[in-house]
Amino acid sequence: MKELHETQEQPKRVFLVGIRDKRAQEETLQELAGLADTLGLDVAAQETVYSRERHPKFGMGTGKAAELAKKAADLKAECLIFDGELSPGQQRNWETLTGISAMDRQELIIHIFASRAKTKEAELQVGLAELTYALPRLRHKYLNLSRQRGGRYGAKGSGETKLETDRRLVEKRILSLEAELAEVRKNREVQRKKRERQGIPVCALVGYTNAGKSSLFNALADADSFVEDKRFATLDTATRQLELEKGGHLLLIDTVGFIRRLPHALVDAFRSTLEEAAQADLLIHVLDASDSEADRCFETTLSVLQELNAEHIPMITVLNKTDRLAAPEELSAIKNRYSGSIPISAKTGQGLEELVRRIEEALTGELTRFRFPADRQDLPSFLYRSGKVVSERYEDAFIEVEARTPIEIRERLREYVIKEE
Ligand SMILES: Nc1nc2c(ncn2[C@@H]2O[C@H](COP(=O)(O)OP(=O)(O)O)[C@@H](O)[C@H]2O)c(=O)[nH]1
Ligand SMILES: [Mg+2]
Repeated sequence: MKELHETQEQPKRVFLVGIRDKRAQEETLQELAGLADTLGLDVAAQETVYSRERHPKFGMGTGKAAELAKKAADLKAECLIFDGELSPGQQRNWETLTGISAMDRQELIIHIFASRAKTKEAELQVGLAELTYALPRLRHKYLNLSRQRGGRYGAKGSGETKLETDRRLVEKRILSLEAELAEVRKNREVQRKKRERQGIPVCALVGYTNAGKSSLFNALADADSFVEDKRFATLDTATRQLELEKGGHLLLIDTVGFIRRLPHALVDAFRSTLEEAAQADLLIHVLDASDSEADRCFETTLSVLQELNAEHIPMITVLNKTDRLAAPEELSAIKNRYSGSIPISAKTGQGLEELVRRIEEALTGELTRFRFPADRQDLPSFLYRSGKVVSERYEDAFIEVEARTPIEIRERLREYVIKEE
């Protein structure tokens, strides 16, 4: 499913369409545009259509649909993206009318999740969402978009028999993905342990889409105080390995983030994309300070983190986009609501130094003295990788190491701590 996003078959120029039943109700398609942007699509235009009646064929009157089809052609758009839900039939009608592909919000989100699925579990989970979505749409081009499956599933002109075969194939594939998923879940603990042994602290950016996570991710990776470790150039685009000033490394992870009105069918897939964040040593919760719904976003993010058993992870809250706050009272009001938060602007770079300092502080922590049994050579080496070793002393029966370590790591080695700063 990944190849879907990496081939030229990926639609580039897109035309966003919203269908509303009355004015004043979510006028803009800003969020949908943000989602399209997340996938690297080029939004050629957007239009909201108001329609009170039910129009089963296109979701709007045929005259209006023809008008939009012409506009899409003039714009040379390669794909129509609808803000709401399209029935399989409507999707097909739009594709027949325009000759380009049509997708709804749910399909767009599936593509985003698929492009970001990093763990095996996330890949399977998204694959499952993808097939479940495709099952009633086998005649639609959806699966044709994927080179690998194009020939196998939605081949054009397929008769009823072919469709039946296809359906059975997809159903079979869903069952096998489910079985594989159960197996992967059993091994999840093992994977986590493996990462812990590598010992590099992980810092994940969480928050709603459009809050500015990716902008902050890039700004932090470019910040003077952090040095990007080029040896790890092979990491994917949403992960950077950075060096801390005080020594040691840090893995910075960007996440897809929370999506407003997430289609119910995608909840599991969404959670799986957060799996990595749920195992981080530090969370940076990015809030859009200029968003009137910031408080609600904050609460929702917290409650999902809680469900993922991630509420114990230390968290730094940043109030982003402060450059958009015109009046100083606005800033002080939101700062008061989030005590300990850091106002920043990923755009202007304001507040980033303070944030970097706080991240370092949270990860490198205080100086701690550990005493390990002499036969546990692995533990000092672990400290070398994850923190900054200040001194070490080898005795017959034990090894004493003094190191600056992230809080998480110190907690993990709690039984060996003999002195904290
Ligand atoms: N004015 C302003 N805009 C920002 C700031 N940070 C991000 N943005 C804009 O907000 C939008 C969403 O940012 P993005 O980093 O993609 O958000 P993400 O979905 O959380 O990754 C983009 O158009 C950014 O240019 C900021 O500090 N100030
Ligand atoms: Mg992003």
